[in-house]
Amino acid sequence: MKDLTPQRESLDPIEIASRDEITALQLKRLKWSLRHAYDNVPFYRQSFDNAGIHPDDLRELADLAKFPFTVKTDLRDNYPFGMFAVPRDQIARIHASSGTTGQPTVVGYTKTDLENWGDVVARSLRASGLKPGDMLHNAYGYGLFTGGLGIHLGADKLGISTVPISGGMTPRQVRLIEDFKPNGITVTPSYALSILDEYARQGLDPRQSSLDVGIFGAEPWTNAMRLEIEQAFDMHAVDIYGLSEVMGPGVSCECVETKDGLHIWEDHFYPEVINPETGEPVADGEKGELVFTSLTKEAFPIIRYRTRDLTRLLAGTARTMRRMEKITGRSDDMIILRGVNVFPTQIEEALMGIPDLAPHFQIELTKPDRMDQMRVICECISGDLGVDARTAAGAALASQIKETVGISVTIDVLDVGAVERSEGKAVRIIDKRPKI
Ligand code: DLL
Repeated sequence: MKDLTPQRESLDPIEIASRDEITALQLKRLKWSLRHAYDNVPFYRQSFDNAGIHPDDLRELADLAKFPFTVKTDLRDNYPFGMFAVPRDQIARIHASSGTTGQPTVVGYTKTDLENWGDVVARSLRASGLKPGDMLHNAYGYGLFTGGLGIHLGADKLGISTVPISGGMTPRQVRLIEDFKPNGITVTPSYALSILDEYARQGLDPRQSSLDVGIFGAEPWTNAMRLEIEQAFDMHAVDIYGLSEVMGPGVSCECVETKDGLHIWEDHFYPEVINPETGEPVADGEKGELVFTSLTKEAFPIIRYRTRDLTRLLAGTARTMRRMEKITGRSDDMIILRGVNVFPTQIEEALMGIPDLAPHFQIELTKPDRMDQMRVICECISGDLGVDARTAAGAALASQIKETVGISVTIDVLDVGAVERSEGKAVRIIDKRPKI
């Protein structure tokens, strides 16, 4: 793999500023953001008033903990534009996330917000090893989802030629990578695996492709998956994170030279990690739920938004800004199986260790006889695998899961191509348990 470390001179000075400079800027911006939300969004005025707190009560960053949280249902209750802090005619862009309940969460951006979003995505792409003049194959979905257009904004800012292919039509994805020879690809990790399958189907060697780096996010993925993708394509695989409510992709991103967690662009997004049960902030290094407050957003300020994503905050390394550890999963995706907490990433990790199994999987939950059961549906790596080898691979996975996660599961090893493929975010859990 090529050394893609960006030149230090090419970084934004704030990325490597002293902690004192960063916190001073955060405090100044946080005061503005709280005041802006309170003055312009009735929801925030009411929620601060109800909590008996006022923007002027923030004297230091730690005072933020006195302010109330914002949760997804608050955004739904104010559908569609009730959380906007500027008049409708100043909204330059609208995005929405579909969510699982059908009612979308709508977010808006002013022209300045789009500039700032472009800046943080450009910073993320540069941290991943791309530079002006490179070409990017952008296979995140274009549309209301923030992935496609968000990455596009940043690629424009960095001076990259973007191929706005969006998701889907997998044979064409491979053809354009082969014909156009991009340096980088932006795509969900699960869809990257579908593209990888298509390389095999077309009899092409992905290691010979022009790709030097893949920038993967929008869903949880493990370091084991990173190794798998890096080896398969002979390229770097870097993690990018974000969510529509806070901005979109580019809230944080790994640096290609370290790949040790995602640097949060703390000059725009203030992170906290809280104990999800008590709501109390935990110290850096301790695991909990990630909470974000926007520092510069005009159209859609967001104060102490509970992301449901589980991680921990770590000190900066390649940049002064703090890192978040790779996301373990969302608290909503946590399965409690006979008293044991399980995340799909733990199943992914175990699966990656079994050479005869492909990296595609789904988890099916059922409840016969009032006992929760988990079935892992996966597939064998090649059609040449005999019945005995398949059975052995399934047994190896079951015992690996028993050993590392502590639960007994049933494994189904299906034929090559039988597990549903993703073109965007993978659906990992099929919950067939009766609703109570
Ligand atoms: O997924 C934004 C995005 C697009 C990020 C492209 C990265 C790349 P939403 O559709 O609003 O926005 O979904 C946000 O996806 O709360 C996490 O649960 C999950 N997620 C996003 N990035 C990662 C990641 C986009 N790198 C939700 N690792 C978030 C794990 C991620 N989960």
